Amino acid sequence: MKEFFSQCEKAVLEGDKERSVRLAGEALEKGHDILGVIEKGFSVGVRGAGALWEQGEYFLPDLAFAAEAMKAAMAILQPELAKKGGGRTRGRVVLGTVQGDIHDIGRSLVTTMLLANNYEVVDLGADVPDERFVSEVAAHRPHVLGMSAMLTTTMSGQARVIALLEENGLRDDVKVIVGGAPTSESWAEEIGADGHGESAVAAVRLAGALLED
Ligand code: B1M
Repeated sequence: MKEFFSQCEKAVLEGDKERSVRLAGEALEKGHDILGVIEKGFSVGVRGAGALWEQGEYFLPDLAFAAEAMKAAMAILQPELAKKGGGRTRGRVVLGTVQGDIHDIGRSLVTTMLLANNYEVVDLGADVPDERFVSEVAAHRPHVLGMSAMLTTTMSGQARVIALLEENGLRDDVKVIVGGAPTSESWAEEIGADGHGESAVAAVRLAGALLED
C-alpha cells in the first residue's frame, strides 16, 4: 500500500487532477482502505504543497492546484465512505469553518466521517459568520456544534462563537468541539470548548464520548 499512498501524495503535490481522479477510482475498484488512502496519501500531498508554499518553493496557484486535485479525489471517495452510515442516528451535529476562513477539505472529511458513523450532520460550509453559527444552533438544536479553523488569524472565531452562545443562553444546551491545524487541546480549554479533535476520526470519537456524558 505504501507505493499506492505515495502515488496519491505525488498526484496532489503536483496538482495533477486527472491522475488524482484516476487513483481515487483505482482505490475504489481495488477495495483499498479509503480513509487510509485519504489520510496517508492525498492529505500528505496537500500538506506537502502547503509546506513548499511556506518555504517559497510553491506559489499560491500551485497550492490551489494541489487543493483542486485533492478535492477531485475526495469527491469520488467521500460518498463511498459516507455509505457506511445509515443506521439509527446517534445525534445531530452542526458543523462549519469559521468566519474569514475558506479552507474546507478537512471539515468536509469530518462531516463524511460523522455521516459514516450515523450522525445527522448540518454542514454550514466555510466562512460561516459568527451569528450564523448561533442562529443554526437555535434552529437545529444540535447535540454538538463543531467549528473548524485553519488559520491562526481565524481561530479566534471559535472563541467569539462560544461567547455568543453564552450571551444567547444556548451554551449549556450544546457540546462544542473545535479542530483544524492551529488548534489544540489547550486552545479548546482556553476558550471554554468541550473538546478538541486532532483528526476527523478523533472528532467522531469525541462526539461519541461527549454524548455519553
Ligand atoms: Co491555506 N493555509 N491559505 N489554502 N492551506 C494553510 C492552513 C497553511 C498552514 C499553509 C502553510 O503556511 N503551510 C497557512 C496557515 C498559516 C497559519 O495561519 N499559521 C495557510 C495560509 C496562510 C493561507 C492563505 C492566507 C494564503 C494566502 O492567501 N496568502 C489563504 C487563506 C484563505 C482564507 O481562508 N481566507 C489560504 C488559501 C488556501 C487555498 C485556497 C489555496 C487552499 C484551500 C482550498 C480549500 O480548502 N478549498 C489552501 C490549502 C489547501 C492549505 C493547506 C496546504 C492544506 C489544508 C488541507 O486541506 N489539509 C494548509 C497546510 C496544512 O494544513 N498543513 C494551508 C488536508 C486536510 C485533510 O487536513 O484541513 O488539517 P486538515 O483537516 C484535518 C484536521 O485538521 C482535522 O481533521 C481533518 C482531517 O483529519 N480537522 C478537524 C479539521 N477541522 C476539524 C474540526 C473538528 C475536528 C477536527 O471538529 C469540529
